[in-house]
Amino acid sequence: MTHDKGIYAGLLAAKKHGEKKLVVLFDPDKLRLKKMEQTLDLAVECGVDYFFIGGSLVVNNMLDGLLAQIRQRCPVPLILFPGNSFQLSYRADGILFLSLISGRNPELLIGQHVISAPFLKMSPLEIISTGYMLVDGGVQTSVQYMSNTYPIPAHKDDIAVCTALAGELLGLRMLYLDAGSGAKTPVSESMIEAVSGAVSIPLIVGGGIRTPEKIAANLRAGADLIVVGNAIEQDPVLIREMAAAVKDFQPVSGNDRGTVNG
Ligand code: 1GP
Repeated sequence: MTHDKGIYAGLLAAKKHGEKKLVVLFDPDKLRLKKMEQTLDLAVECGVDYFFIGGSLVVNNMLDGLLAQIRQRCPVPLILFPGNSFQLSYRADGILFLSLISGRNPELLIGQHVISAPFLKMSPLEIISTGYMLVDGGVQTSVQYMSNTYPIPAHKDDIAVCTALAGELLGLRMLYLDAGSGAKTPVSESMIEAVSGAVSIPLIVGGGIRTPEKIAANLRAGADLIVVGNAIEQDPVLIREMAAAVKDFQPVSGNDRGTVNG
């Protein structure tokens, strides 16, 4: 049985051609129906590439219902971004099988994976193993508290690089540099540049990203996928300028890196 299907193949091809992706994160605990419908419609209109679904808690037992609701209204691929092994559902298209490699909590490095492996092995989900790296975002985030781990200090690019290299050498297929939802300070361009220069697998960056300018700067630094949650949840119309910032980042022919036009 193989889980190597369309999503990851698409991400590898995009990386090869210097194409960047915009991801909108839905936290099932925070959704208000009216804003969600507006967000879904705008996401389709603006060409958002993926939805990540998940959160540190997910207290409302609405995961299946939420996935069905989104699926009914729009065709954007749904990727689970689970905070724990309870946040699983066959209704998504794929799952980030996250190992929290910035931390030293064995439960989040391997323990939860052992619990969820039989379910995932039988599931139709595309499983994408991902090294999750929590970076200090200037405020204690839910993920930091819930995971009981220390984040990588914001200015320790060298630690981030060594962690990313270890993740790639262990065979993880993507890396996620995350300052945590609602971070005061997003991951720095310097850390993104250092990590993206050291590894060849796709690099996801998120946490505290609120402006198209920061998106453009992260893409220039080498991020492949940008994740935005809070900012869009508060003002869904932001999707327009954020998607435009990603679209403006065109690949330069013959070069894997893109550039911001205009
Ligand atoms: C959190 O990277 C995501 O895991 C998104 O963060 O909600 O701050 O955009 P925000």
